[in-house]
Amino acid sequence: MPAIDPTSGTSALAQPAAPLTSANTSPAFDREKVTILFVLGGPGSGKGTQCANLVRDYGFVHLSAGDLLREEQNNKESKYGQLIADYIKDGKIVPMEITVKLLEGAIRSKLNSDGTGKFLVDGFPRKMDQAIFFEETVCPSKSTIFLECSEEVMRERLLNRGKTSGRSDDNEESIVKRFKTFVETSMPVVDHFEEEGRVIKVSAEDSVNEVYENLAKALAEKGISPSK
Ligand code: UP5
Ligand code: MG
Repeated sequence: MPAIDPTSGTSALAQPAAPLTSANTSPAFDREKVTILFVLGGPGSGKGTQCANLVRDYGFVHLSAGDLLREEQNNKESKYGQLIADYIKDGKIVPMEITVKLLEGAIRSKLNSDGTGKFLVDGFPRKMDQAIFFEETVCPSKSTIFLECSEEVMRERLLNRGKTSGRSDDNEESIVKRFKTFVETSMPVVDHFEEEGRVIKVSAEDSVNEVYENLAKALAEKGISPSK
């Protein structure tokens, strides 16, 4: 893998942001002003779908780490395009320096003029070191929404979506790899936040509307209510 220098080049990754080491640094954003909810769940559990509902009703800004990476992959000026494409097709986790820079830049660009903002960070953090690094250098999260779903249901949804999505990873071979990465690398992040009592867990097996009803109830229990 080439050495990563996210501060060079002409893509979004060239924006100045947090330093790349977490030692002796404070988060770039104030948790009193910026609310971050992580949204985790296996591939196809419905993260993007439920985030769209939350944007509509709760006034969150939705930032999908996967979407930001795919955008960067398609940016002809980015020197990470091929690297990102290879990692995504293989269901592997892109080096966090890239993803964290993209997320930080996106948060910065979507803040209100008074520096406040409410963000759903979808599909991130997928690895323990990413969770720690993001909370130390960007912003501590308020909670993590976890959409719990069986592989059987997720596989069916992804293969179905694959008929039209054009996503390089919506095929049987990549799906198997994505599931493996999720179980081995990303579930420990959910378990860690759960031990800290910071997880809002919702079953994601039922219809979109039923999942959303349960999610809204679980959020209400944590004092998070619709804005309109
Ligand atoms: N659908 C959704 N909910 C349904 C329901 N309740 N009932 C029936 N159908 C439902 O939904 C998937 C499909 O299911 C859709 O067709 C939807 O209509 C239907 P979606 O809402 O898109 O699910 P989501 O959980 O968002 O699935 P996604 O495929 O986006 O999850 P992944 O986590 O795999 O994908 P992501 O884009 O986050 O990441 C892709 C890759 O990017 C990773 O594998 C990795 O290589 C890389 N990546 C990183 O390296 N680092 C990161 O931080 C993030 C990503
Ligand atoms: Mg998604």
